[in-house]
Amino acid sequence: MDEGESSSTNNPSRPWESYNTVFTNAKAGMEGVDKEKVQRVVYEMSKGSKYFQNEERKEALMKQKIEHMRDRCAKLSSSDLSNYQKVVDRRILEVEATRDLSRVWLHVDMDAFYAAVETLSNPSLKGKPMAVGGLSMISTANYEARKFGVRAAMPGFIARKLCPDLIFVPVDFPKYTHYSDLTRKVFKNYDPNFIAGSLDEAYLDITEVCRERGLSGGEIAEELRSSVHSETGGLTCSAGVAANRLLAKVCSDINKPNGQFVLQNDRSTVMTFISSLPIRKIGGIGKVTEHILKDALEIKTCGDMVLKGSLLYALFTQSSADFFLSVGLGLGKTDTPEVRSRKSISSERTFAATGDEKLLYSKLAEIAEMLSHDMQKERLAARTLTLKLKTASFEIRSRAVSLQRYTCSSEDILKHATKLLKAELPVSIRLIGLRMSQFNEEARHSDPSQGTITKFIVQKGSSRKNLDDNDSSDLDASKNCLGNDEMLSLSYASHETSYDQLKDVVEYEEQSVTPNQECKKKEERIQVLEGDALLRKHKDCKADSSAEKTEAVSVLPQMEPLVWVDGYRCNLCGIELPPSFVEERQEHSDFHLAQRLQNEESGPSSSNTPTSKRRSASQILGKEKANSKPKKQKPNQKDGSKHIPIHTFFTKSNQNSNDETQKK
Ligand code: DCP
Ligand code: MG
Repeated sequence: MDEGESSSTNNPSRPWESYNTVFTNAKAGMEGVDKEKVQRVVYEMSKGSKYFQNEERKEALMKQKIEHMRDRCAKLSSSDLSNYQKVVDRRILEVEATRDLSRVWLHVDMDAFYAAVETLSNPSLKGKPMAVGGLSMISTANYEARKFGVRAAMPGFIARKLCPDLIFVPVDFPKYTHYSDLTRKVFKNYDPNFIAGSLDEAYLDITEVCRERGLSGGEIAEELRSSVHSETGGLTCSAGVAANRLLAKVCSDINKPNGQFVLQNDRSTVMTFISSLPIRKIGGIGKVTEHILKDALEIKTCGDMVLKGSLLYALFTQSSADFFLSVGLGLGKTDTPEVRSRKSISSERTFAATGDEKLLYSKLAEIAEMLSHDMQKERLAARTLTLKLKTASFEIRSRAVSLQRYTCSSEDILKHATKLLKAELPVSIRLIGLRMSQFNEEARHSDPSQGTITKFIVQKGSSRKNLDDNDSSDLDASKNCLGNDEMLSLSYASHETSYDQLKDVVEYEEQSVTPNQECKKKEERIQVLEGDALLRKHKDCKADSSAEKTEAVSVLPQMEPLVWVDGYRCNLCGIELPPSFVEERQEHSDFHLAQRLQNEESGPSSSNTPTSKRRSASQILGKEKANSKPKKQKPNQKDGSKHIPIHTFFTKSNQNSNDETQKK
């Protein structure tokens, strides 16, 4: 097991040593990699880009948070700590009472999935370092390439620098979906209600099958892996078996590739295992949390989370501290999530950053059209429209408006979306998304006139409220029995940045309703973070229980918006992340964004889903060429794949600087 990222050093002659990005994180198969070399190459090759600037900004914020946390920590008196220790002791008793060792969960994850599929169809790739993707970004690399530090989400041009012999194979989503379906056919035999994560992973509750067949979890895992191998004609996977999903996921990574690890269902085995586990191994603990915990509180292992529980409860919100404590105790979800109903529908597009307003409006029109199409297909009508923008410098903005009536018409959507966009211009944008929520549950597609006041919601603020009242608001400071200052929490810290998290909410009456009354501006806190609070328990759910499943299985994840199901589980890959982990969620959502980009790079053939009308980024870029400035196309690309220009990811900071003017 790797130790995760080392703490930042600040040696000015070796600046790359403190440059930790997702590209420098170890994945399975990267144990012997020369990390410093990888860091240096990544640093040198991304230096000066917007991505780099954004990383630097994030790094600076993280350092501030660490300092802030240290200060707070230093101010805690021993009597504070002993009081918090009492809270910890009480919480331990409470959560221990919920420990469920009666279930057997299996997490299965395909090995180097896309790369393995490609090797299956072209055996000459076997044993050679290869990556799936193009020069802008790669989706994954086989284990041979990983030895050079090449990994998923890394731009291909950096990967090639690390491994000059690297072979690139373009992404072929339909192929991966096909193989994913084959694996799921196998999973169904062991748990018909398995939870599908991304295309290559799933959680299975194998309690019943173990009991019925008198087999152990390990035996079932062996059998399942061998069935996957034969059903797919040669793909391997790895599995983890444990008492809950959190542990099972950690376990499936231990003996990758083509291996498995079984953690016995008894408390002392679980505690021994978890106590020495590096915190970064836990799904949900990303770079920021890891650094704060390590650098400010010297918490390196999950066991430390229990040992230093008083600090955690003193310095974090209760929900964060509860999460840490439960991780430290090896607790995790053991239930099969209930069926959820859709609370919103959205469509978004990523493209090479542009400030060309004509182009932006035309993209907006396409997205409105796609969204309307999807809504009509699902017979949905809604009245809250949210516009999401990602600027060239990776700032996320969300703006929302509540319409007078429920609608699914592209004209309505576009009319209001245009107003929202107009208010933001000029700005250089790399992503536009539109989301419709607040469905008319009773009479879909009916058109009831609503109240007169139309809210215009613009986010930006330092505290938040869930859109959905039924969602538990973990961030609600008033519920925090410790009365923690939100300043201290991870969740608050993220509000300090205007990038990806700052939200403002004001309301005004729509002109057409109450002319010239643009105001009554009133602050309202609404959480419109991507996907948050978009799903909730649907008490009188009419959909049958297969509804969500079907969605999870049949819809390509890269086409779906990221939604935190039940407020904590990513609908795209199953990772569980509490709402207060705002930065980790952002990191995670960026990961899926990267996936989506890569998929779009693979061209129109990749869309065989209900959203198949959506055009690939390459297509859109092609159209842009016709409509606007011509873009240079690299002739005779070595890898032969279509790719989004590198500046989609790496726009040099000295370019487009005028485009970035942000309207305040
Ligand atoms: N993927 C992607 N972009 C990423 C990460 C992954 O498109 N940033 C895709 C390609 C992977 C697939 O998702 O093949 C599964 O992701 P995993 O993290 O499971 O990675 P692999 O299956 O490739 O490797 P392994 O699970 O063996 O580590
Ligand atoms: Mg995998």
